[in-house]
Amino acid sequence: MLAGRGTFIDDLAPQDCLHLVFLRSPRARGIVRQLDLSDARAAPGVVAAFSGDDLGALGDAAVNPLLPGMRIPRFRLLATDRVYAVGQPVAAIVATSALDAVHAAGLVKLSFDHAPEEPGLQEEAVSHAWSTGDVEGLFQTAHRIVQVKVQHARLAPSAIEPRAALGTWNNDERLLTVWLATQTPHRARTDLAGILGLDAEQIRVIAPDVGGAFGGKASIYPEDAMVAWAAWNLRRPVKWCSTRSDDLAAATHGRGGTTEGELAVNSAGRMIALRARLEFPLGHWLPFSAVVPGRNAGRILPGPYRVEAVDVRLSGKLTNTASVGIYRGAGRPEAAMLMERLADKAACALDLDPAEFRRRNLLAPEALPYRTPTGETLDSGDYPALLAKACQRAGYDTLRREQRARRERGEICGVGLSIYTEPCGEGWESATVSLTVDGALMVATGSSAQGQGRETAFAQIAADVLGVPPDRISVRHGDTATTPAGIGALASRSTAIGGSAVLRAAESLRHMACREAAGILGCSATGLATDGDGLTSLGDPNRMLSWRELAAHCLASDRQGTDGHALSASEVFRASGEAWSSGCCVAQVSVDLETGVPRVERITMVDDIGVVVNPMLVEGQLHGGMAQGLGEALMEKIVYDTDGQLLTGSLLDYALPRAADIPAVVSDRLSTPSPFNALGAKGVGEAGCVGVPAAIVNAVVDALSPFGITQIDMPITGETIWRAMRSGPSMAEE
Ligand code: SMO
Repeated sequence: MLAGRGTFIDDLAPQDCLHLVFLRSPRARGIVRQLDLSDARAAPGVVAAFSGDDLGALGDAAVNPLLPGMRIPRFRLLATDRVYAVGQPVAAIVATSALDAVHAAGLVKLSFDHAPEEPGLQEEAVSHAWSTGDVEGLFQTAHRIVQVKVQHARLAPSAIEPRAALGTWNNDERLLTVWLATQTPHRARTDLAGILGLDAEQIRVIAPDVGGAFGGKASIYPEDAMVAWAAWNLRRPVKWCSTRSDDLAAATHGRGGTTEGELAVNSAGRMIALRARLEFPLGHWLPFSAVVPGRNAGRILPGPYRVEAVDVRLSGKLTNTASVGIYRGAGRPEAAMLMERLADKAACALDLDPAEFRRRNLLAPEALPYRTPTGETLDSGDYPALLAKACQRAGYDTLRREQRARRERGEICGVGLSIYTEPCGEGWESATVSLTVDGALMVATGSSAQGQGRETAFAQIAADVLGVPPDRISVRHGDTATTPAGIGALASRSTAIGGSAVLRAAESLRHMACREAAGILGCSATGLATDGDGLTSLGDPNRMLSWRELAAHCLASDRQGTDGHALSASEVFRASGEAWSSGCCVAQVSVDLETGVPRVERITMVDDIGVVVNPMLVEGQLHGGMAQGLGEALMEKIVYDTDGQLLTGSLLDYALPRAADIPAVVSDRLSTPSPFNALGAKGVGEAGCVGVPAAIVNAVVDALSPFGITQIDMPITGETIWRAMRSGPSMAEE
């Protein structure tokens, strides 16, 4: 329900708050000849204007060193002598109103050297290889070899709320408070401390209501740090709210990779070896999870299939563009796309139905836990059952029969399958569950929330343990001063890992509460039941203590827990391995013969996300992910021209799916609990967008197969299809 009662950063208005606006680079590369801020500084309302040279020496933000040998460029709040991308912040103007700051930014004199063409960034910053088995030898003996090349469009994460930050410096407390639209408040605090040269204790980061993120708010940005620096240096509140256009230019993008794969199959229709080349653009600076998309794409291969020999190579190069980071799926859709396109091509080469070819090659459930040829461990799953259930729910055999009949009537229609595996939920997360002094129950999580309904799910988990109704439990998150240190919300980890921490902390609190109550009531701790009213002796229902009485007792006996609560239990949960979600998706599409416009008639998704905590939230996540997967397949593309100018600078040029674009959806579950976390949960936040693009692309290629078309790049617009239908058989053939 849209009630207008949220508090986002733009809703915060501290007294005498200043507004910061960035002047951004109009060029993708160049040497700065002149940057003159004097007119801007003299403009009405302007309090200060900063260039990169005004900031002095600053530290770097952390980049997750997930792969060896990464080369990490400096983290610059503002450009200094060179610019590296359109949209890069060059100057920061601080004024008493945002409008004055915008006006003053227009008075900055910025010019560039007419130097001989700058070569631009092209350095390889990331490279890695995963290699197992005699790939070359197996390719020599192959019955058939198929290949595909997929160009993934760059995508903009496009949360409803653009990025925003507000900094305030409290001189008495020597405390810098930064409100930040972020997925990772604790990491933001560490990063800000490192960049500004402050102690972490001097910084408090608060993520108030955050209007979506999708990976785009997982890392600290130069703009965030600039706002914090300005508030700290000016000793005044400073706020910055990005615009949609600024975010399209300078927030992190997702996808954008080029993947090439070759699959060798034997005469029994079994996959025997895989080669893959993955090239991922990185942009001009590296956010914390810069290598995650490429690394995920590589390590996930060969997905749910048994392929014993693989040779996968990843290369990530710096580019004169916005930085590329994680975006819902983060390498998982790319891995699924490569395998599922290869599977369809192989099925075609063998003259097998795509479902039958997959059936022959999926890992059997008895094989799990399974050590993959890229060194990962698949925890649990039943891929053949997923395929069977999705085919049954979609009426796959009927669809194939109907397709033949429709084709005879002159219709262009296709059916596409995809099966995905998705790593999600590893590492640690924290939670504290407390009985407050007035008898209320509270969860504080190191994870965070951006509109997923996390408060509801976490309250449910604690409520289940404590035997109380979920609405009796309040959930705190997103404030480094009032929550235990944690990682945050990303990589579909929050319920599996953060929820497991809540579960364990709630169990500890229940244990503590029972022990205290047992002493008071004179019974054994194990002989107590807990519910919304309090704790009751199982043997004698008259022996009863309300939560409030227990809290009062703890306070009186001076036994209170941390943070001034009556009782508190804190837990850090560490997963013993990674959870792997999986799923199967069937897409039905038709194409208008005259215009080429594709229509997704129906999507059937069966997902294995382990143990489900809240079915309604799960359904919402899957539908939202599906919509973004559909946007990826059919509509979305960030476009730079050959000079690095951004051609998709607003939502007039960058197409997002709207309600009318969303097809009928059949969504079902098949659960195999993860053995690696306390809940048995797996990730669902990204699941919806991992398998959907591949199923849609496979369905479109299937629809267009009578035209000899065997490959089509995303986004598959009406124009793409219209041109493909008219140019005939695909050029790139095996
Ligand atoms: S793309 Mo997610 O926030 O790991």
